[in-house]
Amino acid sequence: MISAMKTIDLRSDTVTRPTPAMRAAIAAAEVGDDVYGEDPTVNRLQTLAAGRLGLPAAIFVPSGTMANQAAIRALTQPGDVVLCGAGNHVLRYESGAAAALSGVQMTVIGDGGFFAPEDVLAAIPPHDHHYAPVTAVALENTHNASGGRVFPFEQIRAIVAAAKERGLKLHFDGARLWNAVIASGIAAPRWVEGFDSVAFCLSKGLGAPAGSLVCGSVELIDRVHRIRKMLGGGMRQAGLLAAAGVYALEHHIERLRDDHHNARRLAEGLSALGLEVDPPPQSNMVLFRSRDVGQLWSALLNRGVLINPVDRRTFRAVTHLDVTAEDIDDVLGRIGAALGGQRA
Ligand code: TLP
Repeated sequence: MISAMKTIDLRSDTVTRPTPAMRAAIAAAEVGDDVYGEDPTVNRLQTLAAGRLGLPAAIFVPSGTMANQAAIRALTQPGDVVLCGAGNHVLRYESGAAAALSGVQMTVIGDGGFFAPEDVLAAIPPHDHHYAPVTAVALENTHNASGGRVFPFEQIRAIVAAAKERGLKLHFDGARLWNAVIASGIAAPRWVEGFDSVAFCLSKGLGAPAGSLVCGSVELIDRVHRIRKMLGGGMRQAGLLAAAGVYALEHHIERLRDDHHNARRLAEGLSALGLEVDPPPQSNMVLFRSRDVGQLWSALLNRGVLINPVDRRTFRAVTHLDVTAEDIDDVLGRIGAALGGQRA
């Protein structure tokens, strides 16, 4: 009975598989050696990505982690302090890379992943060589650890102004930038205006099998290009992957709306089952609590539902390209059955 059941995977939007149309685009891709700069599809993707953000240049890298870390490395010197929000991927989930690869310290400011210009200014030490200099600010939008929340737009504008005034560099981890664009109705170039580097992922909600972009000025992207080489991220006939990225940018942005709709549908259903959903979803993630995460996790696994816990009380469910509205109803039925006797 269980084996006939479709597995529904809500662990992350990274689990999507390329659609038939994306596979056709991959198969048809013109390729060359990108280390020589000769892959026409990579070049096309980079031009397209930069254009979509209204920035002069972009570079294709294998992962979001490399995108963030190459950007941090390009913006800082060892011993610098980079300010970031609580739970930011660049600090919490990148295996200590900022310390190991860039030699920087990261200081968390603000609350719940977001912060205000005052938090940035308050974290800047006096000019005294006892203190490590704060030289950069990194923010994440949408913010993963807080359940895909959208960083308030006006707050970002004020942070950019304050940081610029103090000569700080700015990095935007936009792994899910397009979710923020769809959720807010604010165009990407407006979100990223004034940032020195912007990273976004093709392999999350956009549904490509791999790849991220770093976007910024020509000088910044040239520095990132060298760092990408150092990190072993120079790929050869990468046009196969870039073709998926071009396809994703051209066809999979508007449909993120469906994922956001499905997240809201899931949240409503979970609440109706007596589970605490917090915060209300703003994009494609739902955080919900359970008294016994371990027990519910294995009961769900037995019913073909994959959802990851993020701490001892909280699950994170992520909607994506491979999950339909019917799947959400199906998941809710299975969660209801899994809860059975045990209450939320
Ligand atoms: N996030 C993954 C996990 O690593 C947690 C996920 O399932 O959400 N920035 C942000 C905001 C991210 O959420 C992620 C991946 C990355 C960067 C890194 O991207 P990859 O996995 O391509 O290195």
